[in-house]
Amino acid sequence: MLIRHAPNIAPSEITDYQLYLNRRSFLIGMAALALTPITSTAVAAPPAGTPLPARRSEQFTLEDPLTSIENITTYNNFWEFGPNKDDPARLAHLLKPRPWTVQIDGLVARPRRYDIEELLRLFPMEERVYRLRCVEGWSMVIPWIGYPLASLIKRLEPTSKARFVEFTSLLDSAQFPGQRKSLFSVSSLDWPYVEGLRLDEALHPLTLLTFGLYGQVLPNQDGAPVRIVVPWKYGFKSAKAIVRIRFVSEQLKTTWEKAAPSEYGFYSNVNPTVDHPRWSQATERRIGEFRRRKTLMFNGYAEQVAALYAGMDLRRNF
Ligand SMILES: Nc1nc2c(c(=O)[nH]1)N[C@H]1C(S)=C(S)[C@@H](COP(=O)(O)O)O[C@H]1N2
Ligand SMILES: [Mo]
Repeated sequence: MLIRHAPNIAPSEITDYQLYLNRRSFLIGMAALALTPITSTAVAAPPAGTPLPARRSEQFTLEDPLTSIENITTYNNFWEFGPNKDDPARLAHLLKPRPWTVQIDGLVARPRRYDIEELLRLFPMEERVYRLRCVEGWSMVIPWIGYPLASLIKRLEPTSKARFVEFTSLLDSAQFPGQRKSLFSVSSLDWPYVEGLRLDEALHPLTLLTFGLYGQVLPNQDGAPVRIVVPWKYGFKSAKAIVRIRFVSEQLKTTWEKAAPSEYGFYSNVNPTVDHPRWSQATERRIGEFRRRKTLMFNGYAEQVAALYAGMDLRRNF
């Protein structure tokens, strides 16, 4: 499944994909510029669409046609902006992805706060094409840009007691209207948004600390300035707009588990054989297509990740 990069482009995608390729050649020229040192006062957010140079991964790619950037940036789940698919695109301008820091703490030898500019430059950026499958039954194919979370974790040196990693998204109702308390809205989620992985999942080479997509910095609605992407799990595990990464010894309660424990478990691996209590997970609709596809075990990444769950009952550990 992860072979050469030979995208199989649907006619409807051609314009988008060609624009993207043209932009890529521009990016290569921009790579030199990106190395220009930044000054400490440079805290303005990069404008939407700012190129983010990256080397295309040969290993982590797919033959599936890419979902259009239009769909990737207008059909989103980002409950901090609101519950509807178009709320994030409509309200994304309210999020200020600079200045931004990510606090790293808990059971690590080197706890510290990283400025986003430093975090961006710690390791070389890679472009990887991954499927993202939402628990709601739709999926996309996205060329993400980032580096393995494992690279960062190894540098931080978790202690032997660290067994889980907690990700916390920004809490700020000025930037996130969905976090405002309203008499009229049923309280949506318990803020801030918290997600978690087992340490071995966080260290898996597929788990990507993500700063961009389609050759550019992350659009705000997709989780600027930094998010996680865990492609074999339902989309909600991939927390956006991360401000804290904490290493802990016990399995934590995630936002979705708190909201509906019988529907959203800690693991949330994509699994066509274990239905959501209210709907089947056997098929999915690729955004931009009409037919439904069969959902693949671990979202198509079984070869790489099944060993993480050897001996576990995935019906109980959903
Ligand atoms: N902070 C935060 N992260 C989040 C969410 C959210 O509401 N808040 N939604 C999740 C869900 S349900 C999905 S499917 C993916 C969607 O990512 P995308 O909009 O970039 O496709 O983001 C996930 N990360
Ligand atoms: Mo989702």
